[in-house]
Amino acid sequence: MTKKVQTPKFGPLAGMKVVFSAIEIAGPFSAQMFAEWGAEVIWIEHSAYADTIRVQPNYPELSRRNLHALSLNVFSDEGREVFLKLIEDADVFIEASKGPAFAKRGITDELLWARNKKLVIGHLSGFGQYGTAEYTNLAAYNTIAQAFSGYLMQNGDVDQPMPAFPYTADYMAGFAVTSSVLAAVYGAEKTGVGESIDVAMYEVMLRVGQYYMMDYLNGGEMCPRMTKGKDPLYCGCGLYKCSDGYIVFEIVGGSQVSSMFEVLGISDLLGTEEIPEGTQLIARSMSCGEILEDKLDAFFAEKTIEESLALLASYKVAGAKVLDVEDLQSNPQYVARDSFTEWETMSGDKCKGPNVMPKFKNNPCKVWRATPSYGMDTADILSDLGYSDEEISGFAERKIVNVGKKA
Ligand code: CCQ
Repeated sequence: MTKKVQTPKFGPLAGMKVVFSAIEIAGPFSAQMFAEWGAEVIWIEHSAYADTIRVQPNYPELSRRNLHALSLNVFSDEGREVFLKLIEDADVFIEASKGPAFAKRGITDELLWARNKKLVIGHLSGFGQYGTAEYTNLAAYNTIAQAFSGYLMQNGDVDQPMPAFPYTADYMAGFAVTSSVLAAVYGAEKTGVGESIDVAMYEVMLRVGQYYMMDYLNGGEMCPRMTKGKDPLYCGCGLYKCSDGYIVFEIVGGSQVSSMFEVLGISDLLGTEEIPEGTQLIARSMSCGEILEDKLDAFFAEKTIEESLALLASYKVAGAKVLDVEDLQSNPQYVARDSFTEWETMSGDKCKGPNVMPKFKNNPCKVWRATPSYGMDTADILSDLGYSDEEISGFAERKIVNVGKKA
């Protein structure tokens, strides 16, 4: 019998089935990558209330495209059986909750593997599936993961720590789930045995904030936060003000350092014992650090962005204008690569947002479906699992599922 839930065949993950239960940004961002790379992805929302993302404007149209929407009470007796049937032929199940929420309610990894030995399970939580009672079951959002990981304390300006926005920890956690799940799928394909992955958001952010803490952990000092957008460790790296706006650049590499010293008229500072010819990075602690920074500030303050970028490019110094969103849309690189795209929402409106990323040459990806409305695919998904119309209506009456309207 033809399945009612149809996903077109495209992308590197064509034929893969992913089921996920998660709200907001982090878990769904991971699941959406699978959907944009061609997997069939089923998004489970609670049957009593929708994902909190749905009350937010615009973003849901981007973040839930290519998905199929099922609304199901997973933890009811009947709902659990529906859920277990759903994962029987799935490759991946991803869930994001306050610690081991599924296991606490009896949906253990072992129960899932009893139904599907090869299943790869991705658990995402703020603090992990195990640890101390004090932390493991706590709720977590972006800022909590940034604060608990030491990442937040390192960000912001020298005078005040600040979380990195918008919602950086959520996206980093999503990437960690996707990459670790795909690693486990590779293993499961080879061995026939699934995997359970414990992604704690704070541990993801611990790795994202790892650079400076290595000095502290290994007998050095903790690096201070930035001053005015400049790298706290290295000169000539960070934000600089031109006569008509901001640019960034990074003077890294022997030829780049010597060229820029020449341009600034301070070549005599090179070739010393402290800063020999061929020095690749100028640390702030070097004696020439302050002179270099003052020279750079003064030099670029008198140049336009265009002049500055042309000069930097001529010396192979990496640099860029600090673009605003209006700039992005008309930027020729964005246009040439279709970095933005448009699609039609379920209500027939046009929506614009970032395109699928990255670009797969042999298996191109696409946006093939708008964000489904709440419970929109419930009836089709249950029908494909073998439930009759009467059974589905019964589930709906008992509030095990919510059967949304088709667009
Ligand atoms: O941080 C993020 C976005 C933010 C942006 N913004 C500022 C705009 C909000 O930056 S995204 C990252 C979110 N965090 C995580 O993914 C980490 C792991 N998850 C959590 O810590 C919690 O899930 C979270 C996100 C804090 C939400 O907690 P919540 O408000 O308690 O909602 P819930 O997890 O969806 O679940 C509510 C209850 C749970 O039962 P319990 O309260 O008894 O523990 C849950 O188990 C249950 O409902 N439940 C279901 C169900 N889905 C959830 C289902 N389908 N069927 C039956 N029960």
